[in-house]
Amino acid sequence: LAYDAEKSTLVSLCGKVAGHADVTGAEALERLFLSFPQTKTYFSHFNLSHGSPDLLRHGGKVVNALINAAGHLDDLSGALSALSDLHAFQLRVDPGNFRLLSHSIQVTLAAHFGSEFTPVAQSAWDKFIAAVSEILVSKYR
Ligand code: ZNH
Repeated sequence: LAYDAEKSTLVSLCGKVAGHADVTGAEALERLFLSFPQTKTYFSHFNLSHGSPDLLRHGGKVVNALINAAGHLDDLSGALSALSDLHAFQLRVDPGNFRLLSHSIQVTLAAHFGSEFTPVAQSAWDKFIAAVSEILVSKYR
């Protein structure tokens, strides 16, 4: 992230999302699956209906992983090492899908935080999730 302002807005918004990781993540996933139905293929074993326990559980995992990573901006690769192995060697998610999830997360944040999700905040999240995604796909062969 380029500016201190971006880092602080990212970390501050993470603090506000922390108590609602599951509902935030579930909404981002619901937006992902509705807008980009091809992404559902990875989750054929999930109940994808609105508010399902599967969506809440997985949404919580994804958002908490992002919050944890935001606490390790100086060592993102280290913080995401195990998750990177998982995505590269087991899940093998098409890298293009990471941008779609990033978009869905940003729309979710915009919907909930309104004017607080400023242009600087959005830019920070966009770069942050791009950096995380790059690490999660870095071990693909
Ligand atoms: Zn992923 C899983 C995160 C992207 C698909 N992931 C996962 C988990 C986490 C994550 C935390 C859990 C792990 C364990 O359990 O251990 N991801 C994440 C992040 C991101 C992602 C942070 C970005 C940023 N993924 C993604 C995408 C996709 C995916 C894009 C597609 C579309 N993942 C996935 C799957 C899984 C995961 C399929 C598994 C699920 C189950 O449970 O089965």
